[in-house]
Amino acid sequence: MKKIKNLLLLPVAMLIMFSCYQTGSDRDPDKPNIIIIYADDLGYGDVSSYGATEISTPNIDRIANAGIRFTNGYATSATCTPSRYALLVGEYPWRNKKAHILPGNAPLLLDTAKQSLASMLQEVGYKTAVTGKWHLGLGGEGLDWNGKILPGPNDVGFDYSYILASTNDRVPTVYVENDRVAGLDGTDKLEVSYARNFPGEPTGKDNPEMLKLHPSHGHNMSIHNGISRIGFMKGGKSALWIDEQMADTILARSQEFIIRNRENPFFLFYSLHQPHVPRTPHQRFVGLSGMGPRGDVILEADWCIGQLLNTLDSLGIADNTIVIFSSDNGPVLDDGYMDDANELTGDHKPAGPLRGGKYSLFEAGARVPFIVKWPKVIKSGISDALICQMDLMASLAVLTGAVSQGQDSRDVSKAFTGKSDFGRADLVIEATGRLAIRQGDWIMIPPHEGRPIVNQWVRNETGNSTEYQLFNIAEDIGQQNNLAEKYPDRVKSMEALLEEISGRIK
Ligand code: NG6
Ligand code: CA
Repeated sequence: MKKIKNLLLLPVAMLIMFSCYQTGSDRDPDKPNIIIIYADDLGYGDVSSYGATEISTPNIDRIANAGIRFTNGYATSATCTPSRYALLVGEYPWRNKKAHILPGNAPLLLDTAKQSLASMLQEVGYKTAVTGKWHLGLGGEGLDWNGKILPGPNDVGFDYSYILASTNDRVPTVYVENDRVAGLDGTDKLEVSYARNFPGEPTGKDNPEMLKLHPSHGHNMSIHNGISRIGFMKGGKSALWIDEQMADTILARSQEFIIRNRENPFFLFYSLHQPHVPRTPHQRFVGLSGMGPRGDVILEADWCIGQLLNTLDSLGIADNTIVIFSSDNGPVLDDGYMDDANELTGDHKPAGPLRGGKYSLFEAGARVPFIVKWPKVIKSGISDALICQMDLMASLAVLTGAVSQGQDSRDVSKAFTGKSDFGRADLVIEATGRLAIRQGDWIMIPPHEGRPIVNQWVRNETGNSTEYQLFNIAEDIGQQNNLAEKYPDRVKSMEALLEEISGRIK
């Protein structure tokens, strides 16, 4: 009797398998949801779970308390576009000559024929979305913003996208939903130029009386919402965002995506715009940090994260959702607007114990908060394993049954899940086109020409020196002790390793 029953069940099982195969959908309820929460310019020391005492980030700490907090987690780079490229493609950004900070009218940087983290997860049945900052280019050369914006995120693996066209300090100051500018009225054409202004349009340079937030350097071109930006634009009035509402707008789109997909595996790349300039907290957060706008927007971002976590809790899906929290590069205070970040930061140390910051080859450039939570599988803890955002692709492939084609992405899933203290053996670090290398506990920065400090506003150290620099960061986390003269053989072998990986020696 039992045998017959089993025989009868067999065709049913085959039918289910076949129908899954046919539709290409693999609605495995056991596949974990994946959310990457990606801050913009948030430093290693900006989060209370990483030791900040002057600011409190209870919601990021919620992730840390339930997950693994990595002390040696890196972006590939000390600026935005390259780090995002590496995260999404699983490839070192310096392999692509165009992977530098992009203007707002740059063509899509990602190759639509190449696998991305999002398309990799689509292949195993995930619904995918990106919300918030993109900064990876859109469309082709000479894009008309009034028509379909192709190719874009939806052509590299995202089923849904609701993004800032570029950055919050670059034109056009509009959201792009899937392949169109959201809310654009066809009778008021949106025009964008990075070469010249449109006749009669005010600029921050010529019309400072129109500004509520003044630039300190750069950012003196087209004005929108009392803030002048990088680049020129005209028209598209119905579509222009309100900076102070950006956090709520993007959060709402992110929550809607989660709710729509609560019953199937989903991947959300929730890409925050905070604390990048211009820092424009919603009124609810103004003055809360006592540190001015930079502190206030960190609290705003933390609140958004709390709301997103609450959404998972209320849907009952938090247990099998992997939440990864990190930042695209290290911190900066005055990055172009007079928001008193230098004056008001007080005793707070955005880089924590690390040296440098955004744009820097020193540790604070690319070493960032990096937390992974997955209640169903991961016990909470702290890990010193060396891991990089570029490794998400290969590691999430292992955890979801996908196949990663990211050429530099390493499977560090055992470190992610707390089963191993070992991540990768080495990592090339990039800052504004310059390279350095980490191997084990050692960092070697080859001689690089140029200024030791970015400029008079951005006071971060660049890492440039005429000398080789070698640091043992297990003993000297602040990189104060250059050991290059003491260990010339190590300098040589690390230079050889850098050349082997990158084909370059600096
Ligand atoms: C710089 C901008 C800076 C910021 C950065 C990109 C000036 C003077 N500085 O060129 O404000 O926009 O680019 O930041 O324009 S990132 O986090 O997106 O890489
Ligand atoms: Ca950034």
